[in-house]
Amino acid sequence: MNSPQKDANGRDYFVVQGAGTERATVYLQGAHVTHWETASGLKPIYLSPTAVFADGKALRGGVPICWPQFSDMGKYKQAHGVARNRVWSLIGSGKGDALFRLVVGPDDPELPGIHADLIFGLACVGDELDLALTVCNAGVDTLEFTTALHTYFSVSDITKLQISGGLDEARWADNLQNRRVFDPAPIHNIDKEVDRIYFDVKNPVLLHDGSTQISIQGHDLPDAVLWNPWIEKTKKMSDLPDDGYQKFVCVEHGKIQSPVVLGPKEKWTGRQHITCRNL
Ligand code: TA6
Repeated sequence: MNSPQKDANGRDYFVVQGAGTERATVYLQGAHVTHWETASGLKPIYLSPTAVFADGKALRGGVPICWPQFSDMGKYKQAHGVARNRVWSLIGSGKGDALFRLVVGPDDPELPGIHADLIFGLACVGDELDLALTVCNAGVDTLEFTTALHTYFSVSDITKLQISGGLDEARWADNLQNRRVFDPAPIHNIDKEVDRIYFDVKNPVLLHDGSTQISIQGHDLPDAVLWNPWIEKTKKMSDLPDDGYQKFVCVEHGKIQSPVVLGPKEKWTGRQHITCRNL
């Protein structure tokens, strides 16, 4: 097994090298995917050029792991939970894959009542990336959580991005209107702030950016969030340049509408599978 490396600031990261030129970079803090390059040389993941690499702070961009709650949808204090801020361990790696582990509890002041064993697995092969979060309830009580893989996708120009596929047929809640729920209403372009939770998304979400198509499919992560902060909210985010909103869209598969409920020793896995190709 290869070892993690240190960046110029002494922060640990691991490069998952595929059989060809495909590769992904994962920082141990948060098991946070920061880069992915496909075998065709495409770089579909967005990382803010002003992301802050610091202890206990989640990176802006890449793939933050939201656990044990998505946003404020749970009983914990920290929005999107603590997993994205904690330091994970590398526990295995092979050609094109790696496994990271985080154990929380049983006496964690930020997570009262939780004792859990988390594994994050990444596999990159050719033009495909598979991200899998497994949670095992290591405690004696029932464990309940919401979660999401909060993936930031690079786009060359948000106003030219075309969205199709799975979101078209799904009911959704608008985070900008107190989570009011709407019937399916296709959204094919983004021209303002968007923050929506789509429920029970069956088919892949497709992003068309010029000649590039990104296909994103959840497995046992039935919900999907579509997020772009647009102009005003971006100005309030110190770790995103003012024009940063033009360069990404988040498509975040999660288990949000209803929580995962695990009895003692029970296990759950949710995955986001991404394919990126030139058409
Ligand atoms: O997933 C969308 C969202 O919950 C938005 O409401 C927005 O605030 C975003 O995540 C980013 O959250 P963060 O805590 O990373 O600033």
